[in-house]
Amino acid sequence: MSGGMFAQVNTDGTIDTGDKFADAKLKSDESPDIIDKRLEWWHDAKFGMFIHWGVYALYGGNYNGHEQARGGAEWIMNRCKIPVTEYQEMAKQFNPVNYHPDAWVKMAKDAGMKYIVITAKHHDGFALFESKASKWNVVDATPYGKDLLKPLAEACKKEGIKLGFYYSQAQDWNNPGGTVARRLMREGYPNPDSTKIDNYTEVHQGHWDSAQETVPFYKYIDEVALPQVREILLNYGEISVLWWDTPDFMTIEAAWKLQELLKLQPNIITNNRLMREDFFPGDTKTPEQKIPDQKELEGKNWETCMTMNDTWGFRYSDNNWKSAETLIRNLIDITSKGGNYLLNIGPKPDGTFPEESIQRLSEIGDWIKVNGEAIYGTKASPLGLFSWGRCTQKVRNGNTILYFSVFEWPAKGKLTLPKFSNKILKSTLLASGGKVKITSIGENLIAELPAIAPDKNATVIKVEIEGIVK
Ligand code: JFZ
Repeated sequence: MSGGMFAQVNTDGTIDTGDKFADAKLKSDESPDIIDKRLEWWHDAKFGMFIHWGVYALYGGNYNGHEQARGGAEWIMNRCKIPVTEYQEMAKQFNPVNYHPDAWVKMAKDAGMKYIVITAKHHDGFALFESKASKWNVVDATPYGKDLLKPLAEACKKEGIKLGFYYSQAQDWNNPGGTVARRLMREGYPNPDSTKIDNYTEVHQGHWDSAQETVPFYKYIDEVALPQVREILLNYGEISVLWWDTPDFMTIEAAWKLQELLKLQPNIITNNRLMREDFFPGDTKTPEQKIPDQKELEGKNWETCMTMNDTWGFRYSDNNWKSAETLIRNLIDITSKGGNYLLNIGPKPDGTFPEESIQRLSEIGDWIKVNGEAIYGTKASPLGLFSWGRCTQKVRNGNTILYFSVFEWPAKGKLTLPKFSNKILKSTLLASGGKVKITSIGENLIAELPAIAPDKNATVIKVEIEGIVK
């Protein structure tokens, strides 16, 4: 079958329609109620772990002594224009003998994360699972020789952590026929042949190696992407999330077929990166490396994905780690706006997490063990944003619990709360249960707090009030 019988997005962004699928894709047979129900656990969960792992971890952002000039280290093959055979040769060193998925899942769980999304296949096309559709997978191409996702799925199941797969559906730099988002040679390293290479990629839709173009895109979709997505949806038990990425050059035909496969996991949640979002919206929006302001995605299902340093895949030289305090406050900020936080780990080639990541996970876990009530199962702030911190809420039996997370502790322990007129039933410090006196002085509600912040990351004041905040 050729790609021509379905509508297609042209490279200039226009669309050839005029066939039934161009309209069909806009329809969903699901009612909003069913979608909400499916997303219930995900909304309550708030916090997940993203994992970017593959052959690129061996390079760790360095190619033959050249530090990759731009982008995440998982992009090294493209940015540095590593030839296909050479990159595949590297897989012969992929032997993560210290991979202990039980330990990974335990770290995620102890950090308060409720789900894990791992790169089953990133843009380098390397499958972390056993695959009949391509030899470019961990079982056939590495000395390790074992499926990496199987034991992870088992560990997740045992610990009650939901598992999702990231799958780069269009972009694939190793399986022939996959697409490439074109990058200039200088984004890798100053190669003396840059001009020649850039000219080549310009007329080859970003491809830099002729081995990448031996078959057409639709054949890659039919013979690699579709069978592999079937494999990951059928062989690992319940899969809760399918995280598509970089829809560049996707055809409606390919997107349609991939989306159909999701029926193999009826409760699966998908993001908006399968194809043009107006065609295939998916369930969730995916702001990347940024937290939207409150109005931007209000009422939508959204998840901010973010790195702890500046790379998704492991990079030796990246020491720009965010503090645990920043990460904790990001989680609170996101929750106060109704979103989820998918925080990334880039494991090392031996299968362990970077020490810096482990440290941060453990500090986040310390905070969340005490304050998780202010995060899980909450809804966005009914009081907007304010300068000293954030608010989340729960409505129970017609009454409301407000959780104020204080980032900037007030001088003299007197904190002015954002205005609400409901009667206050009870107010305490979440961590200690100690009473917090709130008095209304003129227009203002003033909470009387200890002089020094009990928790420098964020101290939560739990305020139970009558009715709901208007
Ligand atoms: C993609 C990947 O290319 C990257 O390697 C990583 O996996 C990340 C999570 O996703 O990068 C993107 C995708 C989308 C945007 C930016 C980077 N975007 O929409 O701005």
